[in-house]
Amino acid sequence: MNSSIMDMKKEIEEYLSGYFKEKSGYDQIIYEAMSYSLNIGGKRIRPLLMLLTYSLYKKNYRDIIPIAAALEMIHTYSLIHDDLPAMDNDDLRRGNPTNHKVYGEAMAILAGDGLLSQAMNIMFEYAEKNPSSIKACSYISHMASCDGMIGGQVVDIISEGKSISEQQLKYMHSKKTGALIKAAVLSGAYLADAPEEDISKLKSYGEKLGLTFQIIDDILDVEGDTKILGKKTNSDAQNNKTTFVKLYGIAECKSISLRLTKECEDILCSINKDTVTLINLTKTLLNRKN
Ligand code: GRG
Repeated sequence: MNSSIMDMKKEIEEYLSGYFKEKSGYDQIIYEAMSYSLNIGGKRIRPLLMLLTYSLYKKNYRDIIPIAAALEMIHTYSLIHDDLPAMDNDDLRRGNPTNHKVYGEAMAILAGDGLLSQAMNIMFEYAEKNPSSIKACSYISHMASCDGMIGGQVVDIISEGKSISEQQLKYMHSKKTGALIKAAVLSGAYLADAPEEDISKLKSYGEKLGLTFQIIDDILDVEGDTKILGKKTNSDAQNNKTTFVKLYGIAECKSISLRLTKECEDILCSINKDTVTLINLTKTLLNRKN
């Protein structure tokens, strides 16, 4: 990652690590549980995509860090819940024990709920002060709901142990993983009041990037190293899931992700703005090892 991306990441992390610091009371444990998963690692791809897209049009990305942090809270909540025994039953996340392994199942459920609610609080408070942000906040909320991420998770759960079609697999991932990635890009564009012509290009970029991200996630589940990945490998096979690797094979998945990354780059090049940093991040994601 280049230095401007590293700086942005650092600022996002400072905001997140300071967020629950002042909290105290008989319920303090919930703030500890939320902070634990929020601050034990993570690539921060979604907030970075939001800030970089916003930066194509506006100078001060710091203005929207609260919304970027809210999106990361929603993503972190989904990881906590996804790791629960009732879902994927994982012990390791972001290189550390999963939330329920540290705080117990009941508290992990509440930590996920708490992060989702806190994200909504942040967005409502921000929108109250900045009414033009309503479109972006509402879009993020929709993409986190059954119209997006939860809907995808539902298809994932009801498909376990069954063989599903390519169409169903794409539908599932466009919602489960793709929705928040598209939300990151488009909310950055909405917050910056980007022109309509660019919005439609960025929508297509976000969709292709989300699909690439998932295909690489499936490859890493097979070829990755647990130490670098920070989570268990071969989880898809153990949970009897249909994946892109199962459908196309590793070699074809690699060539599809290469082609999709090139298409993402072409879209970004067709936007009449300085998209170099966003292109670099997109290429970094293609070669990621975690
Ligand atoms: C509401 C009970 C209940 C459960 C919700 C919504 C949900 C469970 C799960 C969402 C689905 C999910 C976890 C999708 C995974 C998407 C994905 C590829 C995650 C990994 O993202 P990275 O690689 O992770 O960006 P880091 O740790 O780097 O942030």
